[in-house]
Amino acid sequence: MFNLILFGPPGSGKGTQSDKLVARYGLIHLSTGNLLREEIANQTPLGIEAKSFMDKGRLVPDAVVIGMVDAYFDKHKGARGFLFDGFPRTAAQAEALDSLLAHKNTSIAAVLALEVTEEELVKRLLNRGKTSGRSDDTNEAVIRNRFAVYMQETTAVATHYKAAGKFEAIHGEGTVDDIFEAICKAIDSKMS
Ligand code: B4P
Repeated sequence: MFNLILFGPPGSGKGTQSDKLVARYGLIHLSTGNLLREEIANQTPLGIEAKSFMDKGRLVPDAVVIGMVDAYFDKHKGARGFLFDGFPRTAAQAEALDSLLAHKNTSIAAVLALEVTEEELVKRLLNRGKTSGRSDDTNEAVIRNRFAVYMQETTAVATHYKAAGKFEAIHGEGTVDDIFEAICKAIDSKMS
């Protein structure tokens, strides 16, 4: 199996690039953001709980997210690999992922981190908010809170995978296609 984490702050292009990457490499796309939005759309108890956190720009509790990821693994038993998008977002989630993968006798091959300045991120998210209908993209204070949460809780994930020698930064500004090529180059060098 080849398992990849696409990492970066809110709006750095993880979702955009993931769609192209799964098409090229045949990996299963696991976006916790998409899974949570599906639960919200279906008005499940999990979705109703998650919405109250997401609307404030906060993270959904670890136990909820990890349980959801575990269930997703069970649905994709024959996968040749996973692309993790927006997960893990806390040190506890990173540890849970490592042990879920260890049970499958596999591990994370690489963590590719999209680097984008905060001003560019705010611009992209407010712009997406005009058409996405996402309540966490329309209010600048909520967007800034998402960055604060990223600094407080999610940078620990980078530290975790840097210590394991698996972390690589990718310049995340420029055209979607140029960034895609830079990511593919990094993946191809890990696969060979
Ligand atoms: P996510 O759904 O993961 O998404 P995101 O961080 O908002 O955006 P992403 O980086 O995927 O950006 P995109 O490609 O769309 O998270 C949403 C919320 O869910 C979190 O705040 C949290 O509350 C909750 N959540 C999710 N996972 C969780 C977890 N594991 N634990 C706890 N809570 C969790 O790009 C953004 C915009 O930029 C788009 O409009 C795109 O068109 C544009 N764009 C992309 N690339 C561009 C480029 N190169 N140039 C210009 N614009 C570009």
